[in-house]
Amino acid sequence: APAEPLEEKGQVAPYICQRRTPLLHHNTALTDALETMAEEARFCGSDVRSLAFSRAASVLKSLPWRVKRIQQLHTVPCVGEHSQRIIQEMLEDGMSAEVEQVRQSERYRTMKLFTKIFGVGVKIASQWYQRGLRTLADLQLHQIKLNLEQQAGLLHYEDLNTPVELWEAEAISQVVRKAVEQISPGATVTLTGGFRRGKPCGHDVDLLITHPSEGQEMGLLCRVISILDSQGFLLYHSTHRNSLPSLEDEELWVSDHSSTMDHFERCLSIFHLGDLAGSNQGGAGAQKLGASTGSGASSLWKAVRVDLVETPYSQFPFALLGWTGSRNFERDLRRFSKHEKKMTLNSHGLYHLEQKIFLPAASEEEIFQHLGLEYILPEERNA
Ligand code: DCP
Ligand code: MG
Repeated sequence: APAEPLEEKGQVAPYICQRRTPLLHHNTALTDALETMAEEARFCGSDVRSLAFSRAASVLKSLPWRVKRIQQLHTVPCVGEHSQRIIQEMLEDGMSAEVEQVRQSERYRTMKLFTKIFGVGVKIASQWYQRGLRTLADLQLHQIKLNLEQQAGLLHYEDLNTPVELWEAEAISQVVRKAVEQISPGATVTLTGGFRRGKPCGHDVDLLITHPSEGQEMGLLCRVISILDSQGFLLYHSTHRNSLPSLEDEELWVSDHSSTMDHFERCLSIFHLGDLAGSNQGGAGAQKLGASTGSGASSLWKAVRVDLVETPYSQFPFALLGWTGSRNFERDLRRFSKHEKKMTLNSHGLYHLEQKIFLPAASEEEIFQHLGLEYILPEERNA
């Protein structure tokens, strides 16, 4: 029999940001099961439990070998008792009865259905479930009040839950780039989020807008939105005018929310991506074929969620690092910074809490250097 892979005996680092986590890995069946458990825990409001399953899934994604026996995990961090039980079931029976039970449960299925509406989180979905609602039609039947975001989410439910492909993300980036260049030559648009990590598809398109002359980016997002809107590209948009606070204000860096804060101007939008069938009829302004709610298979256009963020150039590397994800990777980067380095990291900067100084950076590589971490490529951040 072939010897056990050497890697198996190697140490697995405890923080996600110390590990390389590729998109394609060797333990997909196990991580799918654990992620279902993490999602179920989140639906129950048990964030701690959810995080534990999520961390276990993340560590399995980073292993360069396939787990065949539970004993192989004894030296691997972050795999708790409950996760081990699930893994053992999977290894022995090829499936886990507990996970299957979750997947088939009415609560899990309903929560999944509702939280897939843009603008609906666990809290609201949970309230609806408790009121006895089970289908999207029930929302109308019970005359549930929806805000504008949720109304748009419901209207475009099918499209918004159809994966966005890379070429679609690139087409949208190009449309935004054109609008940006029209207003402010030299300004840049960067595709980030899952696509930057090499994912072939995603649930939305995350774009960062900046300008190499500091200050030139101010007001850019607002004007871009108005151009895109006038061109008929926006089905929905809402801008969060977060006035950028002074980063010199120490409170920002010591508060509980300091590491999750994101004060950039940000626009949540739904794009009208036209001409999917290569037809030139009407372009962006084309009417959707088929039913007026949702989208028929014959549609020539598609609704796509797009997040636009405006950032000052000096903060761009931090914003890029913060928006590239994955969420698990980000969470551990911040945890590592705080607990191992006494620093606060967020999408605006890096602050040393004891020396009370900012650590500027011109690239993501420099941020990793400040933290004493080996550089991890975006493609290796798929935790
Ligand atoms: N992010 C953040 N703060 C927010 C929103 C997002 O720090 N308020 C970060 C974490 C995410 C990244 O930005 O990893 C992009 O968010 P998405 O939800 O779009 O996640 P992904 O792009 O990784 O996934 P998907 O491919 O499903 O879009
Ligand atoms: Mg995304």
